[in-house]
Amino acid sequence: MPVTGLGPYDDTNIFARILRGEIPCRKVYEDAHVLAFHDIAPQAPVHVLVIPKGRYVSWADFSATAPDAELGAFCRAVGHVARELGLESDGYRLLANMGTQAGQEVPHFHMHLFAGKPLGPMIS
Ligand code: IU
Repeated sequence: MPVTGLGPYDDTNIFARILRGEIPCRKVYEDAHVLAFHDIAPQAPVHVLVIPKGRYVSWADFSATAPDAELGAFCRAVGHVARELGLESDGYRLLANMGTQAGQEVPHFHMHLFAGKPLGPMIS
């Protein structure tokens, strides 16, 4: 069920539970501000989710309210993950669903990283 991407933050959402270690994930990368892990239902040969550790419900929330240090750390981490996975030569796609019409399902901001095949048109 799509979510609005607007507050308040729900501490029971699945990514909050992953961050607390209550649910396992296939971790790709972690630092003080960011966690990256493989999507449980991959839509491409490589499908990684990169999430901030802070409590942000969506891109709208994260981009408007996160401190610069967290915004910077997040951007650096996304690039680092793509580089470490060897995705730069063939390319990759970043996507963040914000709110209902975009089909955001999990109310904790996340960036999708897709790669590993030609990805086709951007909007279906
Ligand atoms: P969306 O942008 O909110 O639609 O993406 C949510 C993603 O979270 C989606 O690709 C799911 O497959 C993924 N996911 C996950 O990796 N692990 C989970 O336990 C659940 C969803 I629930």
